[in-house]
Amino acid sequence: MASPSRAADSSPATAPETPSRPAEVDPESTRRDPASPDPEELYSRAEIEELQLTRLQQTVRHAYENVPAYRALYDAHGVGPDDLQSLEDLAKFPFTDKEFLRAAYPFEAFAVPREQIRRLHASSGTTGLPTVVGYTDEDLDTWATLLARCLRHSGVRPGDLVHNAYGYGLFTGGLGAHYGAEKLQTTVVPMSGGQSEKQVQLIRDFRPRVILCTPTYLLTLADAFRDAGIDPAETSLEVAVLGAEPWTEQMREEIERTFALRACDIYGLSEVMGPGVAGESAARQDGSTIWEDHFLPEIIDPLDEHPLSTGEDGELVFTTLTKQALPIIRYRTHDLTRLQPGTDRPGHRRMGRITGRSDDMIILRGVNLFPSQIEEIALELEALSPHFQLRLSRPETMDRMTVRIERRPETAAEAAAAAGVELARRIKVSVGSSCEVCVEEPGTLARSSGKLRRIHDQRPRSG
Ligand code: DLL
Repeated sequence: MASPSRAADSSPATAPETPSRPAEVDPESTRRDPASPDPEELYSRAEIEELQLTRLQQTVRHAYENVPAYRALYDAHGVGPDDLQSLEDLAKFPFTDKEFLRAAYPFEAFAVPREQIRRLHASSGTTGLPTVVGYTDEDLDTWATLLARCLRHSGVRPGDLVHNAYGYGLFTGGLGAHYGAEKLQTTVVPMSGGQSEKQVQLIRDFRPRVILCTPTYLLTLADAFRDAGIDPAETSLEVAVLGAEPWTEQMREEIERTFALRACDIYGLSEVMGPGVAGESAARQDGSTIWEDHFLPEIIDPLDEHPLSTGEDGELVFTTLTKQALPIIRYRTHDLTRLQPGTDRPGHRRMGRITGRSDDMIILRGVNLFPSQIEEIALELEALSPHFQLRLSRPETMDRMTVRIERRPETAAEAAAAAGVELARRIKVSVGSSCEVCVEEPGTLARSSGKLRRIHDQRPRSG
């Protein structure tokens, strides 16, 4: 059934009111010193939970009253906004997922008239329709504030020169990071991804202190610096804020050593906002802090959907608490990680590294594995580079995985071949599955210009 467009809807679009904040906090955040933490960053756990309940009630009511798909979903489950008396009550509400948003393509999931949407982004989606996301003026302001918060937390300072190599366009990375960096009062170079030689030239000439990009693109840039005869460790870069794809602690060490800088994680997804949902402290480098004044995280068992406790591994689920254009409630991200108590922002929990996405899990002859496990093992072997691909094939009846990995340029081919044999052995021991390892010459494998596709599945489709 086609639902009426939001603009023509008879019910007025009531965006959540500006949520109440504890009285002692100055609400005029725009006039604050950009170098200091936002007051909400310093809230205690009890203050955060109090704020979350108010905002959650407003969000669920807003979605129910203004998005027919939410109303239909909740009516079918016999729940409604009045059922939310505590944070625990959220568990009564059904989950949503990408399909829920796709069914609302392009604008039916918006809770405000289209004219109040100031910007659209979309996630590419490997198959089918893109997922369209929208932002009101206030949503854009919140996004920039949270992105600025992440950057500050990761060691970026007002006045820094910031080279932004996240892709600009429909992807949320480029523009999301851009406005956050401006909000923090840095100088932004809107470079976008690709054109690595040009990137090298601008980094050499402008001397940015900060780079924003995906971890695999920073590796691409390391090669480009070497090609230009420049040691990546000699650049002006001191801080990298990296995200948009899974990366391991071993990759962090590799990047920090190569560029002689400090690398921090930034997490987000377009449906929930874009980059800036969580960001990592430069002082601790102990996982990204989720900004719980705006997002309520849960961890569930991806198979039976049961809630899991802090510290347990499972799938991350998000509810937005302040979004006006596109309220998101109990959204299954498919990202696998765990929640941990807050550290230097004690009121806000942290997330562990994303080990993978449940839809990126390789099932190889009954054994489950993720590319991040291979990354971790491969980077322990000095002869091998961080450039690898996983190729899945089924030559006869059995699945086969081939790890194609480049040797490091400074390693002799024989030593690298021996490391390849050792890699296959270690994968067998730690993952439990045998695979073939092909050690390739430096520069053979495709390089990243943004999110890198590690898995190349050539198995015939079943069914
Ligand atoms: O990748 C937003 C983003 C841009 C985040 C720039 C960080 C930096 P999407 O294209 O919607 O949005 O993809 C979201 O990317 O569900 C994760 O699977 C993955 N992802 C994002 N950040 C991280 C991270 C952006 N820090 C999907 N670590 C998410 C691991 C990440 N995976």
